[in-house]
Amino acid sequence: MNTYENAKELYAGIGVDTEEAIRRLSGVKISMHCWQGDDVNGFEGGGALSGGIAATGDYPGRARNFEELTSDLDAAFRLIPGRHKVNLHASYAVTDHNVERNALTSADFQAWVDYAKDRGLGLDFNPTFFSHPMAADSLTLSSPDPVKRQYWIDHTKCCRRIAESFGKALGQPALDNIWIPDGYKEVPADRLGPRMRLKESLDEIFSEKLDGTVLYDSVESKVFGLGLEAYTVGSHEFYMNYAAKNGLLCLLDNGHYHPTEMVSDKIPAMLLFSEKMALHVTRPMRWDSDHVVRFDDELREIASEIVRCGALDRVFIGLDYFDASINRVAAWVIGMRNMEKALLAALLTPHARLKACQDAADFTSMLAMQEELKTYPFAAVWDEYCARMGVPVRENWLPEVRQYEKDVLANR
Ligand code: RNT
Ligand code: ZN
Repeated sequence: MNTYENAKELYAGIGVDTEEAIRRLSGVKISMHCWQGDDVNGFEGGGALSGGIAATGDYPGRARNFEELTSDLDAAFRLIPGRHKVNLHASYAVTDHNVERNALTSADFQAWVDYAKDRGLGLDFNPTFFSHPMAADSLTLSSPDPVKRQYWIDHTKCCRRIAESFGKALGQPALDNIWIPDGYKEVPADRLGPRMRLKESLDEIFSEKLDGTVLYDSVESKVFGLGLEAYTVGSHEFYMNYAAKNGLLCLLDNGHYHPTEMVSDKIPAMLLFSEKMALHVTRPMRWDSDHVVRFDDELREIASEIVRCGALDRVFIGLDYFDASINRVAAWVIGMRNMEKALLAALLTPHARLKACQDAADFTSMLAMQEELKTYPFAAVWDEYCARMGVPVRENWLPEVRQYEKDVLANR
């Protein structure tokens, strides 16, 4: 008997159907963030990354334009099982002239739509409120300057229309996520004012009704940013309330909370009150450092909550990290494969059984089983999944990245 058949039998013994797990996993789309490929530079040729976020490292071979970035995305997707989505930022418009961010249209992203269509990928979108002269003070939708505030309102409106056009063109919904850096380094004298202005900006933005069957809008909160340590306008409470009142999705980034606060625990609470929600899966180390996603306990817990809440079709899963210290294609592959591994592990868990232990106050069996499950032959199912999906099994993807590095990245 081969290792997969053996694993299948062992899992069947605890009421888990590995074939069903594989089938369900193959239908999950993860939004792969384009910005890992170029350290969040974008195509505008502007200055340094701003907005309180940072990519550190100077690994050679960063993508510098649409051709290079899509070539790198292709290289990564060849090694990642499944058909996914690409998550774009507005700063990745493909134009031969510099279009102001408050004047962007779907035409500026036609190249991306063609790219996605050609490969059967979906697209998600994000307005870009950083690395721009109008956001030099890290104040955008909450700016006290009416000219700047209007500029960013107009930008956000453009982006919603662009995301809607993605959804229509690709026949699958696009998520448009709003994250703004707005905040203050020093303890502010007025916490209410900026939040009032942000609320007014959002009200104006969402007064435009677009096609809710192809466009989903989310808002992403944060606790603090670099140089913005004292106060964040778009806090968790602000957006959770705003989203609930206005029928928007909350996007939870697991780097955006206090270190012992777990996004996994928030998922079921959010799902009780919203039909859909969104995630930025990342790995914060001591702060929102955006390290490459590892197959660690919290990732597994996040995946478990999505699966045991029966919410694979209610949660938009996107990755959000940017590590410039290692091969960027490998960074994508590692994070995407880990997200899928975590979902597979969750799909291979006898949740009903464990829940029954909990409800019967049999915490002994619950703990014993949870721990024994860790050494079940999960790897054999993962390998089988990769093989069936036509991507390299185990670490065999790495030589392909090395070859690509030699042939392509090294020549940049
Ligand atoms: C920043 C947010 C935001 C960005 C991307 C580039 O802390 O997480 O989502 O990382 O939009
Ligand atoms: Zn994020």
